[in-house]
Amino acid sequence: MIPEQLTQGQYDTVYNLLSLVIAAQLFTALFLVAAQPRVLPRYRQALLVSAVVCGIAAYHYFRIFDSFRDAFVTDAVGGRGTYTQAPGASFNEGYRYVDWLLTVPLLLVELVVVLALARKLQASLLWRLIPASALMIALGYPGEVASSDAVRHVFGLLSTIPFLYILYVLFVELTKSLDRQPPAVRDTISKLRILLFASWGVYPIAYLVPLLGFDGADAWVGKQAGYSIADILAKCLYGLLIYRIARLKSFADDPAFAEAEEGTAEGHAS
Ligand code: RET
Repeated sequence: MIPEQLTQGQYDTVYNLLSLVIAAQLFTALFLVAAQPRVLPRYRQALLVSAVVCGIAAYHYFRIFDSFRDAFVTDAVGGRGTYTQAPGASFNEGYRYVDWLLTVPLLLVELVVVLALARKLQASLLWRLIPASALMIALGYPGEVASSDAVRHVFGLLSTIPFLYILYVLFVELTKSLDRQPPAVRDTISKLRILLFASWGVYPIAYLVPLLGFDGADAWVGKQAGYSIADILAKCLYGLLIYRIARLKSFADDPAFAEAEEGTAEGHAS
């Protein structure tokens, strides 16, 4: 439930976090586009998809930011006051869900592309993962906007079923793929696996915060903070790790590419 009132501290916390997420998404997207020539052509699509994910998120965070500013107002002078819900406007929790509906499948595509698995395996993985991710998000939304705790519990639990299925498929496949990767890349893929589980795990925890008995406004702020930080980890940091994997794989696949890069580095040094 959206709180009736926010203290100045609560308002500032959400405001500043939303601003941080916009900056992180926007500039990670720019970096990933600019970094294209630094990897072999076969890995460029993964970087591009990652940049698109961050770009879509930046767009949604602009909308979330505006919605937040419209939804809460104060008449205190000098910005030290209490914020109340504005008449005629309300904070739209739906932007996050439409964002995830687009970005979660793309994050999965990114992963499958960068691992450069066999075509058939790629297709079979995506056929299982993408419908499951859409189901997870579609089932989470009614719980997110429900005014009753019971409904939040029920949809939260239903959404957890496809969530656990996705984690299971990814865990099994990522573990299998590790043996087939060049040694230099294995370590980074293990890190990616940890990041994926740690960051995706934050979303259901943030969803649960309002059910854990915190005061209404604190719980809501905690939830916004959880989703915002998780979005930085699951999109930006994840994109940067994908870039690292793509670069290490480029070196491993083509020694000439590595040498050409060294040449450039020397060129710059002299
Ligand atoms: C919900 C509802 C409660 C139960 C579960 C959820 C999981 C959400 C997840 C979202 C991941 C989003 C990502 C976005 C990045 O772009 C819907 C909160 C399990 C896992 C990775």
